[in-house]
Amino acid sequence: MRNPLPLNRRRFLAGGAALAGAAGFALGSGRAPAYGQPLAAPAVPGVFPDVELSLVAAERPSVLPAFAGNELPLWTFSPDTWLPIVRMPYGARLNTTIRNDLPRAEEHASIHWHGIRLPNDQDGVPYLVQEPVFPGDSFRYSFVPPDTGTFFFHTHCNTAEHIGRGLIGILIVEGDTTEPYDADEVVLVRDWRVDLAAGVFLPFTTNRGAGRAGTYGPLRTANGAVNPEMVLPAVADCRLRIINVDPTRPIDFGIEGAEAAIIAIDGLAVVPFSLDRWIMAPAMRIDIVVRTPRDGGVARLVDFRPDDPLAIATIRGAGEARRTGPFDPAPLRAPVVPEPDLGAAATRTITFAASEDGDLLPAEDAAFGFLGPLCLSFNDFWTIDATGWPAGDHATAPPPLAELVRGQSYRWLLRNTTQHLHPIHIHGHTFAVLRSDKRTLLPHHADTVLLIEDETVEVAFVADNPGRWMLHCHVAEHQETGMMAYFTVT
Ligand SMILES: [Cu+2]
Repeated sequence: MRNPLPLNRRRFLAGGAALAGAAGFALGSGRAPAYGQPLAAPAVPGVFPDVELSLVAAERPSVLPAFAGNELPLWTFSPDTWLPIVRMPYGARLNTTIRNDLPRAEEHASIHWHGIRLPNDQDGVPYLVQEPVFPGDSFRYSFVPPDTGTFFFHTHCNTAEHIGRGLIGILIVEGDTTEPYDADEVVLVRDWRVDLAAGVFLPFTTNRGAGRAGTYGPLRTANGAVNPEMVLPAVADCRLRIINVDPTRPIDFGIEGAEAAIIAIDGLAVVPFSLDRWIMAPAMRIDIVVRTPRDGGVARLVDFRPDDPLAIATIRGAGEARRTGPFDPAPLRAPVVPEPDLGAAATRTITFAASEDGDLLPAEDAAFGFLGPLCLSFNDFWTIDATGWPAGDHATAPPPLAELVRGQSYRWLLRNTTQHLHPIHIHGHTFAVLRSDKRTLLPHHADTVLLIEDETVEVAFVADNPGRWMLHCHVAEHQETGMMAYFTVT
């Protein structure tokens, strides 16, 4: 197997050194940043009227461009678009009403706002922080997002099927720019589990996939189309918000035919550094700035992970050149995230492993179907610290993985003992990704961190948000077959 993460070491060190200066990480590398401009001062939230958002989760048969004329029974949040993109100003309150009109009895649908450091009762995890929202019921969320950036939202039960059917939305909190870019576009990368010849969805989950790398979709898309052409201003600095919301598949993201820089990871600004390759597992986002080709020229967004690299989308420059001079993309404004006190932090290793059942590796391709009342299948293939979610019966929540003290710093060594990739997501907190025992990592802030095979990654954060918070793999089938836990902050 090829190296899953062919990092450009020089560039990563450069980016890391730049962030060290900006955000206070200790790196020990004095190399210069890839570009000239450091992060700007943090954004100041403005005073804006509330943003009202009405979502209705329902089945809506749809023909996306990728579906070759087939109409498929998508589940979506809006009658107006299969992919709601909510843009709101920094400082505004977001009021959301979700009504559940899903067509299946007992199929509940609360909303998790991925990456938003919000009050615990807004986090959308059924049973843990709120009652499930059953068909016919509604629920109202109201919070002020504390960070600018690129986020998304989804339900938090039966996730492989819900996301598999399309139930996803994008939340963009604006106000992080220091000067205007020439465009600002979302590139949502995901597969679809469809058999286009038959015009039907394939099973969203399989035992075989759940016990291994996950069940991949054969139809690969960006913004609902196969390798769409995005027409952008020519020779311009265009912001692209790259979001991997696939339930399963990691991509090794890069660009061919244009210069580009990463300006944010998981929505949070980093000092701009050259985009070479960036591995993005499910739920991970990067914001990039691309210097687009001249009028008529093309560049390609590429997944380098397959043996034959795959074009995700094509960029075509159009019109008069907007920029002159060398590429030196404007930085975003620095995030405001509490910095952990590493000297005082309590340190703990948390181990992500295959269970004894997982070691047996089921061979059948069958769907695992029904999820119990705590939103899991009755298969337990994966564990966190030797415990699969849930411990014991499926009717009550297990004890917390950890009980944290509010305001205390924590340093967690996230250890993957398996031969599969696990993007680990922590709710309610943004953490610092400090180092890996296998790769040269750019220190950065994140809400989801990838663990590659046999890798340990060190993260640290301040437990400043009281409540009960999930910690889980964002490969939906792994989450749903054991690789999930929660911790408390009191
Ligand atoms: Cu996983």
